[in-house]
Amino acid sequence: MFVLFDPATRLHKAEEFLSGKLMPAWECPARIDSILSSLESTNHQVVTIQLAGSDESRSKDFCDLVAATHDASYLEHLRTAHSVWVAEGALEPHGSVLPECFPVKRLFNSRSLEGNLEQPPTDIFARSGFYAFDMSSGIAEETWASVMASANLAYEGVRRLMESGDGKRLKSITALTRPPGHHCTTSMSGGYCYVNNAVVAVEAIKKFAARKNPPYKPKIAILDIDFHHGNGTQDYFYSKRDVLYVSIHGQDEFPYYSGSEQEVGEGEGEGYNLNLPLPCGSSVEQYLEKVKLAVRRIEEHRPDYLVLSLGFDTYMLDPLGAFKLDTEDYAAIAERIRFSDLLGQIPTLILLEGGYVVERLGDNCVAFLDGWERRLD
Ligand code: OKP
Ligand code: ZN
Repeated sequence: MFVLFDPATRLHKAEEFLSGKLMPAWECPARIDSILSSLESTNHQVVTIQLAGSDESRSKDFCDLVAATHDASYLEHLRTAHSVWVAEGALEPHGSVLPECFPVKRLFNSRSLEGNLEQPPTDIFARSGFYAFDMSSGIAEETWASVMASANLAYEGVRRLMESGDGKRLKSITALTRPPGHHCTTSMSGGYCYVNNAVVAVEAIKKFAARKNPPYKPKIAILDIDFHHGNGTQDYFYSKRDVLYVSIHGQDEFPYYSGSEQEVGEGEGEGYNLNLPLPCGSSVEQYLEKVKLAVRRIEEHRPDYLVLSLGFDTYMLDPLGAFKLDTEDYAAIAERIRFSDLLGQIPTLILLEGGYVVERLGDNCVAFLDGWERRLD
């Protein structure tokens, strides 16, 4: 397996507000080091991409995709908030921009005032709450560089997957995306996510497919197996039927307001969203039951491409998860997905989402990739 890595994904280092304390975010640079270190003694091949750290170096195609999938004023906020706060004396250079006031709907019982909550405020403190839905997604000095590098890896993954094309055996590619992406929306960060890498990947697939000769409209499935529900990804595709979103996640856990089985999509997209929540404390046997259902629904969809949002916070010791998976279970899960005749064949982009036991993250990731490839050759 080719594993795409960009050193700029290691730069982002923020603080989060958790359990009444400001602390270094669980989502930290050492996560990537753990994965790289475990990959060293394997046959998987790390491909280093070093082009995305600076604003000038990014490709037009990539920038257009980010701009097409996220609000311009939100992106501007992500890019500038840290330096604006520092320049105004509101933050120390090593600090993280975190919100303190959110524009929540129930603030007004008067319907006529609801519009007040929709305009981006000019006050810098107010803006930080306008563009975020929680306090886990601090904006630090180099956040923007990592966010761009991360999304660019998703884009590069797609580019390579689709170039490998015709005739040749289509392969899977992993992108070591950090920060993760599945929680943020088009205009709000949250859950350590700033730009939705899965959304960028899906739109990149569509863009490249439209350019092929002959052009075509691909069907795509997203399988999200991070412990947390990918609210941002679900939301983006909720009313579209060409993109199926399937998620297995902890029931009633963060992000709390989404992820129920009743959320099936809307309009044209009705029936193209499948949530498979599992109670906390679930075992690998219970987990594999849900994988079976997920695979079955994806097979029905007959996608041309699969995007896998892969998190390892389902691991038994994870501080933010509550399932009981062990390292070898990741190989079993990967094999179960690949065992399907269809999913064993289709080009797949694997994106890293969560996983916070740094000491085990690398080995868990390698177990998954080994299991995935066992079915390939
Ligand atoms: C991001 B990803 C629980 C606080 C949860 C945010 C968790 C973000 C997880 N009390 N804080 O899906 O791995
Ligand atoms: Zn997670």
